[in-house]
Amino acid sequence: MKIAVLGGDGYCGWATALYLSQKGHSVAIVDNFLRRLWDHELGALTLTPIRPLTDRVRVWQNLTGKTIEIFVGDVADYDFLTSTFKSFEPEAVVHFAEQRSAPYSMIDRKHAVFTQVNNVVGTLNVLFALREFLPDCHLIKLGTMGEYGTPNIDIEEGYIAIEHNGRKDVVPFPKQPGSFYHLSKVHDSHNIMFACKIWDIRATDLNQGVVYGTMTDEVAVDEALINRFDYDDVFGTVLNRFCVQAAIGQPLTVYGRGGQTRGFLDIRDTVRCIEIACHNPAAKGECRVYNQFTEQFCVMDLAHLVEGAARKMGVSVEIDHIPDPRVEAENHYYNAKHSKLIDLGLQPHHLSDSLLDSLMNIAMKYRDRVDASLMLPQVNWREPRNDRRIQMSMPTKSAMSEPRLEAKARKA
Ligand code: NAD
Ligand code: USQ
Repeated sequence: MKIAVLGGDGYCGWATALYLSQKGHSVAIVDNFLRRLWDHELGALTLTPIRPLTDRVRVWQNLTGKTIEIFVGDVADYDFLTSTFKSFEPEAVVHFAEQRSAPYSMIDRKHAVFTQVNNVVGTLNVLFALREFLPDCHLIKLGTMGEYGTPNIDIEEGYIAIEHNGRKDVVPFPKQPGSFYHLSKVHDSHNIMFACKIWDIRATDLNQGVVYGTMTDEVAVDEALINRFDYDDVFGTVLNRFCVQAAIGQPLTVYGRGGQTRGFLDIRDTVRCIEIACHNPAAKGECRVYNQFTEQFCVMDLAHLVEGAARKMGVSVEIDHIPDPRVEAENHYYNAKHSKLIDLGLQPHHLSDSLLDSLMNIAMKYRDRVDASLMLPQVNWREPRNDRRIQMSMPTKSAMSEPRLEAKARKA
């Protein structure tokens, strides 16, 4: 298949692009390198020394003889996106290209607005471009389990059958997200569902849990292909942070009581889920929702697992409880369904088998690169303000490029 991976320079996107390329698909990466810019803004670096995209792709090509096309530009820029789609003509578009950090979206007003404009406008552009130029193309969009929040009932896969005042219907599962980032995904989901209904677009919305791990078979081929491993307070996810904290002898930063439960999956399962979605496209007009995670853990479970893995490497670990900078339930019911991808052939990896190889070993190997000042959370849900005080000009203007061009044309 011809598959465009939007956000292919990022963590999930890079692993996915290589995996699909290795499987013989014709792959194009679309990215504007915003993620690398955010590292500059935050004064953070991935633990692993990732190479520039052109270098990585050249190494991949030299090692495997497989080419990956690169399109550099902003998905929120409609002219760029449509010219990319017209040139590459994908049969499937895998859309990872969004701002994905909850804390980043909660820094202040500017970061909240940027996150929602970048994510919602980007996805709207993808929907309009598919309608206009690629009506049969299958959109595989990354959503998040955090769209549902932590309700006191079982979480279904996208839709719930309800009976109300004696009448029955199947409706989208209620959404109670916990950050402006997670809210942007809810807005995306609604826009995708609506576009499928009115334009017969085919879409799969993958509500993914927290992804962990660095190594996939393809990334492991050469050090030059290594993937991102974020551990800072803004982009670092909880397991990555705990492993890095253990590796440098700092206490694990459990927020509050640590009863927050989330769905998790290995990056090797992420890439397989995308392949499964590509091979089993949604029907025209169908908006499918799959919950994409394999195991659920609470934060304290993770802290104890990391403690145990570190002990096996001769490293002792201290666990700290610090005030939760987020507004979230610290102890709650959580039971989310996740059988649809398994029914289609997903064979999950388990955290207990990969914690050492794909996380602790990487944390130990690169621990000299760690900046210990990035461990304590600086973003607080209750008090939005930019403590780092770096002012970035956000490239959201491109979302407006069409009206401006039209105005220019009228003037001329
Ligand atoms: P990432 O930040 O590592 O990668 C995202 C990539 O998209 C980056 O390379 C960035 O430069 C690019 N990008 C962002 N906005 C863009 C734009 N407007 N135009 C072009 N490129 C743009 O993120 P990730 O961890 O790989 O996550 C990928 C997707 O999966 C996101 O949509 C995220 O919400 C979702 N997701 C991630 C996780 C996780 O644990 N990492 C879990 C659930 C869902
Ligand atoms: N947490 C700690 N200590 C830390 C960091 C986090 O206790 O040092 C806690 C958080 O308070 C939260 C949980 O761990 O309760 C998960 O936080 P996280 O930063 O690992 O993940 P989250 O903010 O939920 O976001 C990540 C990805 C996002 C994706 C989401 C999937 O960054 O792109 O959408 O996971 S989900 O959680 O299912 O919504």
